[in-house]
Order: sequence, then C-alpha cells, then structure tokens
Amino acid sequence: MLTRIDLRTSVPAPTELRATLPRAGVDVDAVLHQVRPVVEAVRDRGVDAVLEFTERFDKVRPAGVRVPAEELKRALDELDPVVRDALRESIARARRVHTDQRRTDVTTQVVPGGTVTERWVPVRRVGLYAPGGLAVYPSSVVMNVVPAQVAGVESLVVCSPPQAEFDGLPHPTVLAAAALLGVTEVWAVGGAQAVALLAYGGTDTTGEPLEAVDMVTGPGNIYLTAAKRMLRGLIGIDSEAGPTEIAILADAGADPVHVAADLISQAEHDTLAASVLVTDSPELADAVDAELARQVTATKHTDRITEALRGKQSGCVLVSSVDDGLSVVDAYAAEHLEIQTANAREVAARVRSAGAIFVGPYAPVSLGDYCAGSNHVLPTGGCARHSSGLSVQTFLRGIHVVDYTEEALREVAGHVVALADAEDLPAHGQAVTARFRGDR
Ligand code: HSO
Ligand code: ZN
Repeated sequence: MLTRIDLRTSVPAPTELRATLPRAGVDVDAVLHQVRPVVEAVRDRGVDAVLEFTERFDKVRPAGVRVPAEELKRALDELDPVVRDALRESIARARRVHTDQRRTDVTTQVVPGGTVTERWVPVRRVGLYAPGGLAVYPSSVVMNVVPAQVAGVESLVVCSPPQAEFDGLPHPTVLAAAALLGVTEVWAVGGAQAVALLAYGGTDTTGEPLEAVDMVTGPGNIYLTAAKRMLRGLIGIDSEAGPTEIAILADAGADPVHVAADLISQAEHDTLAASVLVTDSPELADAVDAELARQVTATKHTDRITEALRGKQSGCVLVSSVDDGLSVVDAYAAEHLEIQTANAREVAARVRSAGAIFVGPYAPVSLGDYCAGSNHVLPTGGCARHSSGLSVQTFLRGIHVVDYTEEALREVAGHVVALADAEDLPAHGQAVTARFRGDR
C-alpha cells in the first residue's frame, strides 16, 4: 500500500534526502491571487464582505458574526456528558503542561549600575482558529486557548466556520469547548475572510464592534494559510499549518498492528495527510502493508485514508539501521514522530527535528491529539527544522528593559562611540557624549 523508497545502500546528505522523501507539494503562493481580493474586500467593506464570502464558501449566511452568549451556554448545556468529561480532562492535562511553560522575568547585572531585564509580556488580543472541513475540531479550541490563557492574554476570540447544518453557527461541540474554557467571544467565520476580519476588525450586523487582534494562531485550509502569509506583519501568526503528518521510526520489534493503526489515524484527517514509515526491517514493512490493507477497509473513512496512504506524500523508507533511520526522520522533520524501536527513549533523545515525539508503544499520536497534555498545533511541511509548536511562549513577547546609571554609561561611552564611528553613524556616539559634555 505504501510506496517504498529504498535507502539501504546509502542515505543521501540532508538537502538531497529532503528532496527524496515523500511530501505533499502544497503551494500556498499559488492561491494568493485568489485570497487577495477576499482580504481586500474585508478590509474595505468589513462584515458585509465577510457575509458575502461566507455565503459563497460556507453555503450559509449567519445573522451576524459574533455568536450570542446564549448559544454558547446552550451548546454547553446540550453537550454529551461523556464528551464534556473528556474535554475537561484534555483541558486539565493541557493546563498542567502549559503552566510549567510560564516564563519569569530575568534581570542580568551586566556591570555595576547597568542591568538588562527580559520582561515577558503577553500579546494583548489574539484570534484563535479552529477549522471546520472534513472533521470538527473542539480539541483545537483547547490547544489554542489553553496556552493563550496561561500566557495571560487579556482578550481572545475563537473563530470557527459557520455550518449550514447549525443555522450558521460553528459546530456545537466547538462552541461547547469554548464555553468550557471560559471563552466568551466566538465568531462564526472561517477561511481567508476570518483572518482578514481578525486583522482589520469591523462592525457586526448588530452594530457591535468586532475588534481587530494582534495575532492569529491555529490551523486551517490553504486559503486561511495564504491569508495568514499575506497579513503577517500587520498581525503576528504562528507557523503556517499544512496537511497533518505522521512519521514512524520502527524496527523489527514494533507491532505492525499498532504501526498501521497510527499511520491510518493521521491519514484520516485529509486526502493530503502524510503517513511515512521509516524502518530497517523489510519484514515489518510487509507486515504493516498487510495490516494497512486490512484495517483501512474496517474503518469509517476508508476512501479518504486510502487516498492519503497512496498519495505521493506517504510512503515507506527502508534503511539499513536505526541510526540511518534517525538521519531520515531528522531530514524529514515530521509534525509528529513516533519511535517504536528497542530502547525507544534513547533513540528519541537523539532526534533533532520533529514537531512532537511520541516514545514507545504506548504513546500514539492520537493520545497527543487529545489528552497527553502536549499541544497538537505543530509545525508541518518540514518547518520543525526551525520552528516549534504552539506554547505559552507563542503568546509572549520578551521585552528588554535597559537601565544604566550615569557612571555605567560613562564607563562604556568610548566603546559606543568607537562602534558608531565604525558604522559611519557618528550621531549615535554623539547621543552618548552629549550627556558628558561637562566632562571635557
Ligand atoms: N493531528 C491533528 C490534530 C487533531 N487530531 C485534532 C484530531 N483532532 C494535527 O496535529
Ligand atoms: Zn489527528
């Protein structure tokens, strides 16, 4: 079922290796021309334009953008208690992990009388996006809201696309998750128009203001991602999210039933989702293929999963050792990486690039999707080489506060002047010496 790539004789150097490995070719730039008119219309005509695009893309015209408070309450009241308890557990575990990510201000005494303090200040207002599409994502509401709340963000709005099936409201479980988290502001808007409205703000059909935000986070489709790329700068964004990915580094001791189940679990998201097995055992590769064939027909979303597993973004990479496997998974830099080898903890400790690492036989990616306590908004498309997933840090800015006494400045003045002169920026030096004119 998975296309094989045989690297048993040699593993190329990282750059070439990256080009060899399977990956979805998602071209965000190619849709920018479609997204630009949407963004500009929302900038110029506000909510009128938003509702037109919503009608066109989501096939429903909500009465307004902001979801009334009674709808949030109703969604929570009507939520299946089993799901409510599960969401509560997910929130509690995520809060535990994210609380430990909080930063404390650090003051460094650089010289006597001269200090630099790094002061951590939360972004004031953020927009958090939970996608619609093929599935419903209340868990993504949790994963966005928890780090923002723990960071101390003072004002946040959750956005999710309106559903025709629910009279133009976002999915009720998304609303219920927001309510459970104590979120009071939810907008029924999705796609590029959501990012544009978050960036520019507007006025709702009720006359109420829809306040612009400083930052937008959360995964979405390619149009939402294109809008984030376009508006970055005016607003902050997290890393751009592409289709979800799972890579599994497994040896002969791994259980093919579990490996196949985990590959299938992420293929379930999207026909473009990537499932990649890296193994030094051709026997395991065969057994996983057989299991995939068996399990795919026995699960609900067979068509979508089959297309994802057969797509050029998925595959099985054969290597001659776990060490070589590590080179492969580092070059690939998966959003999610499972280590199902002997000494999984030691192998995992040697990984340099992945959005999140799942260690051993009892840490499947779907645990992390919902209830591990870790965050599931993670870098895709190889961005794990340079970026991390969503965390409290995402919503904080480290401001350097510089505090020097007269003496401390006088003592370093000569060096500032020398560097300013070396850069042919003498006025920089003069700004320092102006303070010590009387000295000369
Ligand atoms: N695996 C997805 C997150 C998710 N899975 C939400 C289920 N619901 C991207 O990390
Ligand atoms: Zn998932």
